Amino acid sequence: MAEGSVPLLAVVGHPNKGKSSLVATLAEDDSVGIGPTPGTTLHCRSYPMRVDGRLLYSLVDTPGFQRARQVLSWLEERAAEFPSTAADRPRLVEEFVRARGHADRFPDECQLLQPIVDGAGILYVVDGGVPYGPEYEAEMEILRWTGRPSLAVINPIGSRDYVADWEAALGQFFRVVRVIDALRADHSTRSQLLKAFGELESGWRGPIGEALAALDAVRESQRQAAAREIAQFLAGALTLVVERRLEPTDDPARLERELEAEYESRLGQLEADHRRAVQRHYGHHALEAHAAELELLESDLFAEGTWLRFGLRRRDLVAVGAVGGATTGGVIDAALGGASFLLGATAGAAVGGALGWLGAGRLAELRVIDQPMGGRLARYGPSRNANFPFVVFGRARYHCGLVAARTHAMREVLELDVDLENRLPLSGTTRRGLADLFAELRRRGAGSKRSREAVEGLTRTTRAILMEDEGRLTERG
Ligand SMILES: Nc1nc2c(ncn2[C@@H]2O[C@H](COP(=O)(O)OP(=O)(O)OP(=O)(O)O)[C@@H](O)[C@H]2O)c(=O)[nH]1
Ligand SMILES: [Mg+2]
Repeated sequence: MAEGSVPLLAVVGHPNKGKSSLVATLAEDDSVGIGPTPGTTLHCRSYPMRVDGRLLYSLVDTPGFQRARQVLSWLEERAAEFPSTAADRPRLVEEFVRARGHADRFPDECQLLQPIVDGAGILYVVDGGVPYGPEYEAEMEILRWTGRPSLAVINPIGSRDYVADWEAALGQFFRVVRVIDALRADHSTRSQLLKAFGELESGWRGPIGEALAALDAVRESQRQAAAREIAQFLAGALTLVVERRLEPTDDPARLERELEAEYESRLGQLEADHRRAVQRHYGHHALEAHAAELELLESDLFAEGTWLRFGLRRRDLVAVGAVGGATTGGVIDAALGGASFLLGATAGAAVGGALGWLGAGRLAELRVIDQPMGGRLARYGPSRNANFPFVVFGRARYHCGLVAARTHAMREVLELDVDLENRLPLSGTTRRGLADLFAELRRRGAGSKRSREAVEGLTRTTRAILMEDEGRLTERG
């Protein structure tokens, strides 16, 4: 198909009504310029949707109308100069755009009308949070004069107070009127809008249908890629160790503190890296998420709210601990040939009672390893805490769910703090499946064939969980 004949949609309207926001959300592109002051978009910019290099449709972001009344007056005066009919109106609009000096006198209108004159469909955006007023009528009248197929979107900024008034007014100018929150529209709302766009002109349904199928395929590959990032992150976190040669002069307490701090920082890095990778897979290149805070991770391990949020109950964790073969407290790991080191009164005594299953109140523990060539090695990790993989996995799942739900028009920092409104259930079967996979990842050294298989298995399980999570999570505010 020639690029000139693909469906083209110009998003137009008053300044500062969320035109660019809607473009960012529909095009899933976080590079679209959005701003709080009117006049953010000064020039038209196209956002092509390509699949396998083939252009399926294009959205055009445009500047807002500035002098709609004058433009309409010009058109009306011109029409009165000779006997004209409604059929002449599109030509008059074209004449307006081309007229000498108009690019300087009416830069915004010339910019925004150009793609329409060139054959684009019209998507007119208004704000359902402010009252309807006659000043919009000149804009809608000009759009009608273009003769191009059109639809209208009411974007409720701040409130929905005037949505009904707008529906009544827009209904007189547009055949299709939709209410869509540009900042929060989910995948299916966006698909429905594109579908309506495909109905505007014969010949557009085919490419838009293809684009819709392609968008679903993109969604699936994002899910798959994110699931793999999470599985690889879990493999890294569960086998994470930090080591240092033990010198005779080392102060054991200090050494433990230092290794623990290094372990936590490496874990924080792994978490931050996987989050950035997940964000990139969903096209959120500039998204800032509140930094991974390991203090939060540690408190997560012990906070009842966390287990609830991640679909776990206390008794599940006990069961999981048993299934996963996790140890509690300072059990010597004979396989490592090490001796438990520095497990003073605190680790054993702080626990007990109802929280006994939590294990020592830390992420991992320190061991001393005798090396075959002589010398000794102090090793911190890997974590044997029964809840650790569930909390790490729950955090990754929560983050991914929010990223997948986020539109590309949202520019605020992503808040990842605990929000009990957003509970993520896990069925008993899934929970046991995860426990087995976590145990397998712990057992196998990184890079072995079995560990790669465990990562594959965890990727599959995670993908299914992420798919179920879609639509379940919302950001606050
Ligand atoms: N709360 C809320 N804010 C929105 C919504 N849509 C847009 N905004 C905000 O409104 C402001 C204007 O949004 P833009 O998308 O830049 O509006 P525009 O129509 O392209 O504006 P111009 O390019 O200046 O004509 C930005 O601060 C957006 O974050 C919405 O649905 N809800
Ligand atoms: Mg804009």
